[in-house]
Amino acid sequence: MDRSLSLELVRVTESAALASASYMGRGDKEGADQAAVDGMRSTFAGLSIKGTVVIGEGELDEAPMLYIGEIVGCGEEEEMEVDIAVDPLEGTNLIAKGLPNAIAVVAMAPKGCLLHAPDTYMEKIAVGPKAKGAVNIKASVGENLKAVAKALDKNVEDVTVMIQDRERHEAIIKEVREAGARIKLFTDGDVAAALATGFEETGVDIMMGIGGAPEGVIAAVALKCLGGDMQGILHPMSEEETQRCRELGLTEEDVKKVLTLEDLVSSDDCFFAATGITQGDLLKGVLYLGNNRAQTHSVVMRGTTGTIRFVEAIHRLDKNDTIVEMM
Ligand code: VTB
Ligand code: MG
Ligand code: MG
Repeated sequence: MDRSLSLELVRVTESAALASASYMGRGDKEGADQAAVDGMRSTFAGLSIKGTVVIGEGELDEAPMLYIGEIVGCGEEEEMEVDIAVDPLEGTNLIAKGLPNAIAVVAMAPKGCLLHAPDTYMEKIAVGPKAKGAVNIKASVGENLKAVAKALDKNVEDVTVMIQDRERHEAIIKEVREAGARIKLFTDGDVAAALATGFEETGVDIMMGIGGAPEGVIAAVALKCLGGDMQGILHPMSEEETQRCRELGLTEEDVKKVLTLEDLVSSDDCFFAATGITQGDLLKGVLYLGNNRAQTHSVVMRGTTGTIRFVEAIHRLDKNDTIVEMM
């Protein structure tokens, strides 16, 4: 894939972030989500790709835009075919309440290289580059913490784990506490949590727990680009969800097995972009500077070269066609 696409992709997440940021704290997660979807989709239209949404807002009958199977971009040639995974507003509750770590996110890979994850749960464990190869989702929490501490040359007491604050995580929270490691509980947004493990300055070393499977694939692309590591196990919650896995081409074995980073994203030639909406561990949120200007903070990465770029942009809200239309 053309390397200049990475800068194109940032525009896509910037648009989604700018469109939804004004909803902060309004308690309207549907409105914020719709704005993010509209913003993202309108910018996709100008991209020179022929993208198929494989992870999106839902099935066609439940999501009119950025649904699974939708073709995005203005590319028409076969060489431009790529698979796209999106979450225009990852953390709708976060924006509704003005809590940290709401992001707009996009991942891209060559056709057929992203796991077609259904809308179900996935158990996940994610770490940054230094701890690559040190985690095993089947091992105990204590064993993983020890191995990660060793890889990072830290004491277990100095390891920080991000875990989503849910009842289903009671047992792992207990085990992390017994092992003596530190915990940052978060209410929503495990893509941002997984992303944070890739950057030492966030102070986050591991993300573990059960969250959305689509979010798992998106996070995996980030970790692939970063040189980090991730494993997942799908957790369909009903016969219907298991059936959906089958329809997406997953075998019984795929549903049970440990999905490695390679299983989640099978090519190095992938791209990841995220823009902060509310201020977060890695990314600042959208800042309104006054005088019709807004500032965004994004990260964009490319797997082939492993280049990581932080893009800080100042947008003239009165001059930008896409944004003006959205307002
Ligand atoms: C998960 C997580 C997401 O929503 O999908 C979560 O991966 C839903 O979990 O990051 P619950 O069913 O327990 O609410 C997010 O937190 C936000 O989309
Ligand atoms: Mg979403
Ligand atoms: Mg989400």
